[in-house]
Amino acid sequence: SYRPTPEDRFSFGLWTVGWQGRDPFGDATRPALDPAESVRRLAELGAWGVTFHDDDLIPFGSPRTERERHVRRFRAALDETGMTVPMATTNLFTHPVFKDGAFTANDRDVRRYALRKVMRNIDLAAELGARTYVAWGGREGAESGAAKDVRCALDRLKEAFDLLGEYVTGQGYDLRFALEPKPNEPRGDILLPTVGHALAFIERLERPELFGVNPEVGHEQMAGLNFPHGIAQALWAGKLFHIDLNGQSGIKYDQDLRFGAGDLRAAFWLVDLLESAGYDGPRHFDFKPPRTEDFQGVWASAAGCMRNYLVLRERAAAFRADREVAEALRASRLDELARPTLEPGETAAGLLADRAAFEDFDPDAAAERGMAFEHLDQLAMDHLLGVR
Ligand code: GLT
Ligand code: MN
Ligand code: MN
Ligand code: MN
Repeated sequence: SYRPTPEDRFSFGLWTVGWQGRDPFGDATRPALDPAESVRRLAELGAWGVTFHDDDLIPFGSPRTERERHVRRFRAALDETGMTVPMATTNLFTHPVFKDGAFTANDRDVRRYALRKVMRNIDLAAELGARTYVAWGGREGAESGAAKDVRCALDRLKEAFDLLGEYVTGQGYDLRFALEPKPNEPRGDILLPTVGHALAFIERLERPELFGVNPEVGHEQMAGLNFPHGIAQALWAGKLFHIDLNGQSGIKYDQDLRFGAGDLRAAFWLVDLLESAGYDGPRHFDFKPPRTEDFQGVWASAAGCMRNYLVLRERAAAFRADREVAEALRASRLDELARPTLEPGETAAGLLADRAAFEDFDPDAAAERGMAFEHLDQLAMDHLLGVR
């Protein structure tokens, strides 16, 4: 059956089901959701965890006593349902003070304020048991050339993450950071636009081991990139700390469709990859139930995210278990790709001495060999479509 259980480690942001449907052209189509209600409904649907921005839980600017009341209510819902908080993050984009960014705002006082806002919510995240702290720099960017000195901005971004790395280490928190790339929207161009940019940036930090990525399906697809390939590289680098699952149809505005909608084949290969690579982090949904939906539609959309993951997990497992697929993989020489190109201990001199590698190699004959990828892909398609 496709009934989600806590073992599936499905989690949702409070801001996903709680999205009121405000967009650049229209007002909210749904009333606000009480976070405690979201926790209960998501638990009933079979989710395991819930995540939040500081401002999702505690409205921006709440006085201290209000703040404590909101946290208490949330905690009570967690205790009552057994839901966990695997991840938390900071809203550094809604309030107009962040119109030119947070960690890379040209205004220095805004940068200092942003750091304090993050540190305060990191304390709460640690208190609630979160192990991952996401950083999406949606406003870190520009609309015009001279407005942002990108090399300076990257210095400021490094400064911010180095400080936060020092902070969690000093506090003894068991918390790692996951940077979330996005190419554009809400800024014309955002810093760290893709998984690749983020992976390269992390290596420049003082404590790179504390930093990984939180790739979102739609964000890479907005840049026309192959999401499973980006995830494979993040896994290869040991940097897939978290993931935002959703759906997107091609290069256009950030759709945040429910997982499985949009590019279904990419979703199939993604689930196949996560499951076969043994990714054991949260399966986190960052989607927006379309503004056409009432609350019934919201919960149907959330349930659909999990159902589609489970269906795809089953389809991918069937693909991998199929004997004809195993044969097709051999025919396409995937086993050969897994074999090192050099013999054990072989050096450049050894390769140069191997006449079979070059002098006696027949490139034309090798070029005649078909790769048999079409048959292999059709088998995958048949499994995905449920006809095999
Ligand atoms: C915002 C963004 C998401 C990020 C969230 C984390 S906030 O909704 O569009 O992709 O994951 O800050
Ligand atoms: Mn996201
Ligand atoms: Mn998105
Ligand atoms: Mn989003």
